[in-house]
Amino acid sequence: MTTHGDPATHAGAPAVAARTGPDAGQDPPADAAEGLPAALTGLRAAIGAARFPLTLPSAEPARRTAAGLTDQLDDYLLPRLARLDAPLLVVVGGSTGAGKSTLVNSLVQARVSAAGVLRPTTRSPVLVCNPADAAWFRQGELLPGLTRTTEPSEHPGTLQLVTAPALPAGLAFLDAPDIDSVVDANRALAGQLLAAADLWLFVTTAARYADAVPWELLRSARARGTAVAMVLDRVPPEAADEIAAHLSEMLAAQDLGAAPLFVLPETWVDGQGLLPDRVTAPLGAWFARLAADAETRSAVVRQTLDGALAALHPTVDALADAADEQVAATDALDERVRAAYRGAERTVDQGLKDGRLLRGEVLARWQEFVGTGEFFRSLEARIGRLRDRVVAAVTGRPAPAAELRNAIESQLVTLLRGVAAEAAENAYTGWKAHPAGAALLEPELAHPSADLPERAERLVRDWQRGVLELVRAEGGDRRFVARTAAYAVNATGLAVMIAVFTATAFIPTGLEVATGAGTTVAAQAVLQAIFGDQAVRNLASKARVDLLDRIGALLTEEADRFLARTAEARPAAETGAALRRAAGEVEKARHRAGLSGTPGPVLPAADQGGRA
Ligand SMILES: Nc1nc2c(ncn2[C@@H]2O[C@H](COP(=O)(O)OP(=O)(O)OP(=O)(O)O)[C@@H](O)[C@H]2O)c(=O)[nH]1
Ligand SMILES: [Mg+2]
Repeated sequence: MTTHGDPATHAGAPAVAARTGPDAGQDPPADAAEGLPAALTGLRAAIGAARFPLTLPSAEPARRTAAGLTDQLDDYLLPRLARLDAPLLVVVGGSTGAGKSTLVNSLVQARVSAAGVLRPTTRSPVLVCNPADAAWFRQGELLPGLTRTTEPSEHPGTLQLVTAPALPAGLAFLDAPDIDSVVDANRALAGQLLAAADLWLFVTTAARYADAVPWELLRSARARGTAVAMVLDRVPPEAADEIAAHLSEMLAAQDLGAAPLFVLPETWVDGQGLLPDRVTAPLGAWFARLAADAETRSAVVRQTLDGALAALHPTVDALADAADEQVAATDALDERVRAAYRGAERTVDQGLKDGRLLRGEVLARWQEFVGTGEFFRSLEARIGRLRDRVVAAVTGRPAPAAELRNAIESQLVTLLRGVAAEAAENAYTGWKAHPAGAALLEPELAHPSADLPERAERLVRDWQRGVLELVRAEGGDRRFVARTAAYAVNATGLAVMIAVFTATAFIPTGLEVATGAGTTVAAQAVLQAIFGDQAVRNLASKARVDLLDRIGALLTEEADRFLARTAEARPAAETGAALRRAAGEVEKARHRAGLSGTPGPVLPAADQGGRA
């Protein structure tokens, strides 16, 4: 086997690491890349802090992107930056059965990775390196999430390490699971491994080279400047020229024309499952030259690393957009809830203004309370006489007072239950129509809280008590209250409540007796008789504000059942900005570091019989 040259030439040579280290002539000053690890660590933290809890179309892709970026930072970017001189990692990727494992085995002249007829064969990655490089890969800086093993494993969370003296130092092969696997774990792992590659060796076959998935990956490799070499495997000799030409065209069309292409003819594997030397020789020789050329190897590492770093910015930008969308969606959902409950408050306010509460039971009880017909007939009487009559009407008649009070209470409670039910329904449908909202809903949110009736009753009773307090406080210095004592306070309070139920206009000119409006006049007249014009206005408006405040608080609690859900899900508003800032820092540090030299292909051409 002459593929890798004489191992003796490597035997005494210092590790590649030393030759491609920061001392090497073409490297930027040692401190040039200094800001990068810090910037990357900052970016990693910003990505780690980003949450995409709301069910939006962008959320799942964002979660995947965030996980992929975090993996790539940990698996590759941070360890690679810390050790620019570490061995070059060639990740061998491609469709299942393309012959990846067979190829790796053949290149290192040993059965390091099981090849087989069962698809997919390789489920956990196998890394082959020269014994001199084993320590670096074993220590687990690179791909730290994979547990190192020395035995073959079926588990995708492991990385089997194998040394092969036939493989020169400075270069390692990683045999990956298939990239378009039917096995999810394989596919995900293959993607993760490709993101940790200094060089992708794409293996495809005469039968599979036009498949979509590999081309998607190749395009993304191209987009971020990853070094790529292609192997077209198992090509029937008679069709070699035609297929190679077609693949070359496809590569050129994807702007990948510079990727070295090796065409390997279909052949028989030997008893060990290895390909004959003559088939692998051109590829082996190409890798041998790369292994021997520290400068080129370093350039490849830098190009891929710089490309991966440059690709961070747009990817993180998309992530930031998704984070902003999350915030905007929580705002939108909150607004739907607020609008529904604002509507409820408006209905209450309207109900208090338009006199619709002064109907039925309340009206009947009020009329009964003030003595119905007789009371209205006496409206023209002088204030003093009216006052006397009111006092007489209310004194010693506790039952109608209690009934009126109950009627007011149940009228208000009915109103509150109605508006709370309507608001819950509106908020519920508002969320249901939004993908993120629908995911946050629970069936009980379609209705007011179970204890709403109880709370509404308590609210009204508290308000009624508050009104009496108000009457007592406002009327405290008046002889009337002093003279007529507790019962008059009660009666006045009820009249104030009725006044709250009426329109704001105080002294209507025409007196429509025994109608709702007439009743209003009666309530106001009674109050005026007792307190005088301004005092009435003050009392009624204070009681009204108090009622609306209490109702507002109740409805806020109702709305909070929804809002608590968005509050829990809500990502920090500054997530997007923090991501953009962190990516900007990386970009600045990347420019300062000047990792990649002149743009353009850095890989040697496949000039040893590779391209057709
Ligand atoms: N005749 C012939 N058989 C080959 C060749 N290359 C690979 N094979 C056989 O094809 C089968 C699949 O090869 P593998 O090397 O396991 O393929 P793989 O790409 O690693 O497949 P996964 O691990 O499933 O992704 C094995 O039985 C190999 O022996 C070849 O060039 N000629
Ligand atoms: Mg395999």
